[in-house]
Amino acid sequence: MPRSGDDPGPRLRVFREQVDAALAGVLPSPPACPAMVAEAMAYSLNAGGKRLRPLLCLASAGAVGGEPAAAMPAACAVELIHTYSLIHDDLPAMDNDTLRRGRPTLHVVAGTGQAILAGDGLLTEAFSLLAHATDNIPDAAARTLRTLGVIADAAGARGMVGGQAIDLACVHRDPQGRLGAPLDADGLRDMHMRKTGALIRASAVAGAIMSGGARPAVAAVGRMGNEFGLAFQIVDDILDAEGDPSVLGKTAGKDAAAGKPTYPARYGVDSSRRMAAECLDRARATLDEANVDTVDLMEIGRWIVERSR
Ligand code: GRG
Repeated sequence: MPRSGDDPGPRLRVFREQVDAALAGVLPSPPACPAMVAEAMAYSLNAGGKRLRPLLCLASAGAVGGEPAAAMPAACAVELIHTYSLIHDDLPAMDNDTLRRGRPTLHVVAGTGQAILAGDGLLTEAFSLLAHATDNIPDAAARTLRTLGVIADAAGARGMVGGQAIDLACVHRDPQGRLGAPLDADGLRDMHMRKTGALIRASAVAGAIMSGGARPAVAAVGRMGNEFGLAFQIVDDILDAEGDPSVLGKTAGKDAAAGKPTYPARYGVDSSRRMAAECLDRARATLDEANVDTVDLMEIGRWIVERSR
């Protein structure tokens, strides 16, 4: 029977179970932290996300010949950062959304202040988790430090924060109600690569570094991560334009309503789908060239473009 677009396949489902088990143990709880922030962080982290970034991290670790388990701290860290970004993105001051992962958004249930703090807590916890991953494993220190740098660059102003800033600027209206200058094609790609692509790329690179991948293999995984990141956001744009909110677990049609620049708006849905598929072709070529195992990674690529949520 053909596999559904939302099924990452049996090998990756095993990784997902391992990630969920690891994530269940990473957040602080009372008395280490107040119950309200612990509950708020757990509410969003355990809301049924796809775990795409941690799976990519573990699969990349295996694909470069390393041990996926060595990458588990990084896999958890990227999911904490991703969850923080969704909480903050949904805030009234940003995308102002009330539905995420099929549930009311955190600021709706806990208030805006607690939601900001839960996001801050998740972001900080990600780096704490990585820093402590070297405890008692002296050999892991250099790899972990390199990984910390890769993830920090992707999450911060060079990456996701910068992309979100561009995204907000695109829909900001001046006091006369006028939008700023529209993005050109390069500007649109740049926003997508930063906002979504950077953390996806970093997830893959982090896995390859943590498991001891050789530099050429790590570089190839980084190039693949760029392609996967762009493909992911192109498909996200298409799902926002065409997706079913009851399947997506979030509001659809918001991009067009806000006048956001997107791939379907610029190129149309069919061309956008073709461009996402071309990203996968380039990703496979770069992995093949570097002799990186493509089985799990290209399964993730397929999932990225065929998903319905
Ligand atoms: C607030 C600094 C800051 C950044 C926010 C990632 C982001 C930047 C905003 C999220 C808005 C959004 C819907 C972007 C599209 C791509 C994206 C990250 C979708 C959600 O990721 P999935 O589909 O979510 O992997 P799940 O819930 O499955 O983990």
